[in-house]
Amino acid sequence: MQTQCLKVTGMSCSGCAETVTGALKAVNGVTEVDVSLDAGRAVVQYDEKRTAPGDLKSAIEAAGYGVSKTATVGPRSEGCCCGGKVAGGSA
Ligand SMILES: [Cu+2]
Repeated sequence: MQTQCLKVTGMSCSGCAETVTGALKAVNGVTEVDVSLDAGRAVVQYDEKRTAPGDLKSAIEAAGYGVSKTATVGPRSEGCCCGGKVAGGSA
């Protein structure tokens, strides 16, 4: 299981956050989605054997939003990720 944080652009209300959440949950292999409208952030837990990080980005873009940054979250880091310490670099 892998956790990925994505910086989502274009969300302006809770409806947007719901749309992004739904789009991410529809991706095969995604088990948990936590979208923060205020932070413009989506934290996604997924099965790396079934899902590529790029799939998450594509799903958000297909829903009409943008992704400005992605980061893999280390297993021990809590809460935020974007701008915080990043394990594995960004793509
Ligand atoms: Cu909206």
